[in-house]
Amino acid sequence: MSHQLHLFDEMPQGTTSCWIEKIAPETTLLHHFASAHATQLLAAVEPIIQHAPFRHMTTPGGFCMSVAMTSCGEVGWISDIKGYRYSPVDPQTGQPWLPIPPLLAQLAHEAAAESGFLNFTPDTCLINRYEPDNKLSLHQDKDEGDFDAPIVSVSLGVPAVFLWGGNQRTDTITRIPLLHGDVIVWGGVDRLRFHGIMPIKTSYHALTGTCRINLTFRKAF
Ligand code: MD3
Ligand code: FE
Repeated sequence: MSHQLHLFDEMPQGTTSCWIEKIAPETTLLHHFASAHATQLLAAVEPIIQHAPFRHMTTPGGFCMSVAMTSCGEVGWISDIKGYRYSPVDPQTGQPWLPIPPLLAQLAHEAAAESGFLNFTPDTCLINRYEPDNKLSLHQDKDEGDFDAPIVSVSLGVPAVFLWGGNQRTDTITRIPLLHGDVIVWGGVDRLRFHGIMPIKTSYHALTGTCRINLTFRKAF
């Protein structure tokens, strides 16, 4: 990577170097961008899930999501029978979410900058936990107040196949593998593309066991 970033410049033995793949005008896949820091990132997530445990939310249609979720930041994404929204408190406890750990905010900021989005300061991070067979159906991310800001996604643990569509539900869908340490940044004209995750195949990763953890950094306001 041309502009090597000071917090992310170590290359532990056995780490593959990051390479950049532009997959659409304003969508960038930063292969392995987070790999070297995966252990620290997962350690930083630990207190967040202690404070606000993973839970299966109910969709407005009354379905229980297979993916378990929690959040950190000024607000957290929630879903129940009343709809999707951001909430300053965890409805399970009435407590505020923990702040975004500085290491996570810095990773998101640096990934966004590497993809051409300067000054990205997320105010929320949604943490998704996939177990074998869990999936995320095709959807758009449109609960945020600021569609000018990008979203940064960090994949950790077992691989997934990402479903990547267009701005209409019926547009052609591309399947893109997302591996441990991969980071995707999308914004601008690609911000409202339909997307989802195929059912996760059973496999094992040394850092997460049979799970996949996805962090999505967003600007909710
Ligand atoms: C959207 N999460 O939490 S992020 C979600 O891997 C969500 O857990 C998925 O969708 C996950 O709302 C996918 C990855 C992603 C990557 C590129 C995109 C979503 C995208 C490009 C355009 C639109
Ligand atoms: Fe999404």
